[in-house]
Amino acid sequence: MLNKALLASLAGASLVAAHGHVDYVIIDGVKYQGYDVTSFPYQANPPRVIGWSATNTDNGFVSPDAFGTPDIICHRGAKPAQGHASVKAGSKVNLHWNPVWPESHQGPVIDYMAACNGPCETVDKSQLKWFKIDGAGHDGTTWAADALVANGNSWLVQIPADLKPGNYVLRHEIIALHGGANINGAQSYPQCFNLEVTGSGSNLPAGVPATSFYTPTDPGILFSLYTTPLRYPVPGPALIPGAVSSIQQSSSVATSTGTATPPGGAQPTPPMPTVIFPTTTTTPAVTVRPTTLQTTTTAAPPQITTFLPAPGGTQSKWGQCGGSGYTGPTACAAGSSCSVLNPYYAQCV
Ligand SMILES: [Cu+2]
Repeated sequence: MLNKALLASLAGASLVAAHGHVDYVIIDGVKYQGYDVTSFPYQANPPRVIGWSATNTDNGFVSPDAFGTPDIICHRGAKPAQGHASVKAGSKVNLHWNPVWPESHQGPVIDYMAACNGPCETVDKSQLKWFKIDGAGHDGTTWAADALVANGNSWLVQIPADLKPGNYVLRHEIIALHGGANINGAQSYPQCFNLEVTGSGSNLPAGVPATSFYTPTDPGILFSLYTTPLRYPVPGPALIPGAVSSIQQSSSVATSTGTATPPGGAQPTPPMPTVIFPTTTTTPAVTVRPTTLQTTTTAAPPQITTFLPAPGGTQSKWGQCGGSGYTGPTACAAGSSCSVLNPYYAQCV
């Protein structure tokens, strides 16, 4: 027999089923796809996007009891995005949520950045030190999350105008407080994006690890939406000086679509050549100049990284003999012939 409390909790379950993720970002009129956590994890080759991957396929959240764990950095099981978008310091970035943010999920909207000190695509997320560029809570009338919904389900955040150029992760977050009156009832929804900031600024604010942002009993985490008068302390570290943080929102219009830039360049990286080595050799399988190639007698793969062209302008067996950008010999040593493996690599086999 169902009692009232159980019915209430079932109703509650259906109300909280809709959560969300950022499905796209607009930067200076260019729209970039985010990481679709509801479909990409099931795809063999999801597209390269600027949004970090995560494992919250339920569109769910990070609970306060995990605020001290790596899940709070960029959501559950997050890994760096495999591309980035360029943004001028001082530009505004519009983050669009999908599906429509639930009305019940009121709370603050907070944005942080962290320098990657190298490509963000390979950054160790535990090393990121975050500074807060935006933290909107309740302005006496409106919750930031309500302003987000009213703003076409999107949030506009300004990249600091004096920020030093370089690679950064932008961490955008809604904290839903509908359950915040109870311990472990708040819900954090962090979303991360790789940005290459351009400009001539020199400011690199100090930051802190995301695992130190919040504790379950912070006044802005353990908080009842129904407090009167409502004075809400936005949790986490202080805003950096000069930060532009406002509940007054406006949206951005996309006039074109951009794709994520892979680390190190504007062009897609050619696939790595597949070099086929003999893996176990007890006698030399290739005829080459002595001393340049080591032929192993163990089962370990040979540690061969460079094939030197054989004398006379012919390539030794297993060496490269063609491909885009290749300038070495194209003739193969006796007993082998040049085989095109892909547009970037041909090999003497
Ligand atoms: Cu929810």
